[in-house]
Amino acid sequence: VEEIKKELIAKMPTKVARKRAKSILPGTEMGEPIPEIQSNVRTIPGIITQRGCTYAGCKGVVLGPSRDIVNLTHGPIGCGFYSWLTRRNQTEAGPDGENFIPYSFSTDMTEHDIVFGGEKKLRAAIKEAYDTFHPKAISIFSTCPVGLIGDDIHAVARTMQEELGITIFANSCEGYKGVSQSAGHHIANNQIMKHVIGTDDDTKIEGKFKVNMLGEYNIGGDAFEIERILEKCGFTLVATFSGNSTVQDFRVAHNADLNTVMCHRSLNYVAEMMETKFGIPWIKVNFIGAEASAKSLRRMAAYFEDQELIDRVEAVIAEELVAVNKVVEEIKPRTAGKTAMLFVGGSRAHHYQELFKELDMKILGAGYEFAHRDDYEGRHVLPNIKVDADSRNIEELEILPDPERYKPRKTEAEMARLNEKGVDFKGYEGMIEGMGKNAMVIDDINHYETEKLLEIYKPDIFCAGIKEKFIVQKMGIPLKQLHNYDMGGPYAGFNGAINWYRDIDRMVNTKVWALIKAPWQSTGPELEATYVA
Ligand code: CFM
Ligand code: HCA
Repeated sequence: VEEIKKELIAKMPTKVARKRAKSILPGTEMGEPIPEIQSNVRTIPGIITQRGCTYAGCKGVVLGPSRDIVNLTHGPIGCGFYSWLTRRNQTEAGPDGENFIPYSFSTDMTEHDIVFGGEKKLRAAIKEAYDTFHPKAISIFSTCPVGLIGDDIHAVARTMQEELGITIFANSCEGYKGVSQSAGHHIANNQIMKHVIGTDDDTKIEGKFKVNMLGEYNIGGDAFEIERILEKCGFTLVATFSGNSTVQDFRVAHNADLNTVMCHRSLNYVAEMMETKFGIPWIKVNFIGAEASAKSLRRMAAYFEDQELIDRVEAVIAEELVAVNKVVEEIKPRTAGKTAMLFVGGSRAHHYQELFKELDMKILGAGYEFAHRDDYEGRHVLPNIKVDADSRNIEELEILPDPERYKPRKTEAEMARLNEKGVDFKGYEGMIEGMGKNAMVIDDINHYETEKLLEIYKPDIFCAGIKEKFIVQKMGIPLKQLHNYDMGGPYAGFNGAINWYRDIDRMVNTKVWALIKAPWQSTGPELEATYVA
């Protein structure tokens, strides 16, 4: 790994190489000390990163998947257009038929608004959306120019909320506000905490084992499969943040007795704030991978300490694994020993390693685009993370126990006892541990490094996003999009695992990539020439 790392940075200017070196390191064996990785810092200007912007993280990622909030982009039309349905988060319209996901709401800011201010246009857009759809809530998202000209979107939200009598809140998530989409997650977490979560105390939520699912966005129908499994086990899912969700789900989410966290990076803030404010503990779960799903269900059942639930969960796991094992045994002989690399987002580059391992495939390297050190090294490093000016730029809400509604779900002693039984509260071990010292870990990988890695490792499959897809495939290597799953999915849960095994089998065993040659790689006479001085 050290040799390859040298090769990766060899052609970079000294200062750039020195900085990139801190974001590239080998994985570790289980139990070994984990070295510090540089992450959540600015991308070096001029480098082609795969990251997105703060607006993308706030509007596109966290709030976008909620179906009955009108998510209104205040900005030039491109921002709304490029965040329109590209993430493949699915939903089903509820009994009221409301589903705004297919729409793209934008104020369509132009030069005129930049010069004279855009608040008037924003007010008009809110009014128009209200008159047309009568939504329960409207959420406003600012884009880069809004921050530059200083439109007060929060004041507009307040006055329009008074005028229209529905929930209206705003997110100052200008694209440049943070170093990546990660800042946008934090901003969205803050605003849903302030304006939506726990705003309905009148609706009673029935159910013995009430849970929320945090950081699950129903890409390719993942949340549908998780909902199916939870229901079969006997859990009551109060709210998912935010796949297949409604604003009403968020309002009553404080009724849950356990918060489960799928994507730690994007929703850990709400998990922490809900624990402080309402006394709801949280655990990390992972429904990517059949084994991981089973483990997560067992932990959730253990938390409730109810024998009937524990037995039912075991029965569901046993039943579901029959089909899973049948497919895995059929496919494994064809995938065993094949190699994969995953560079994506802030959680999937870790979660999807489980599914590859179930196929007996080897991970040569992995990395996140925008995760923080805790997602790599584990949450125990949190107290040691330096807070730089870029992170300080994002508001840190001061949350206190709610005077009326704070109700610790477990006593300290119960929590400690459960902890010993493997219910690891607030625990996330991160990606690096157990990846093995022969694997590369790279944060915010850039285009140049990606090409280099492909030349050196020639993996059987590369997992990333749309920006990488066709470049990688032109190099003769199949690319699986781990953001939108290409046209596939769900990949979560047990049925999802089966879908994954079949898709990956097809991708790593097809001969098509070895058959294609670019015209200049073939020896056709028309393109062959020798330079003669
Ligand atoms: Fe969490 Fe996500 Fe991801 Fe993410 Fe994203 Fe995404 Fe992703 Mo694309 S919330 S960190 S900001 S799991 S949109 S659903 S696929 S980069 S790995
Ligand atoms: C985002 C969204 C994205 C982009 C995917 C990609 C997604 O970061 O704004 O680069 O292919 O999942 O849609 O992560």
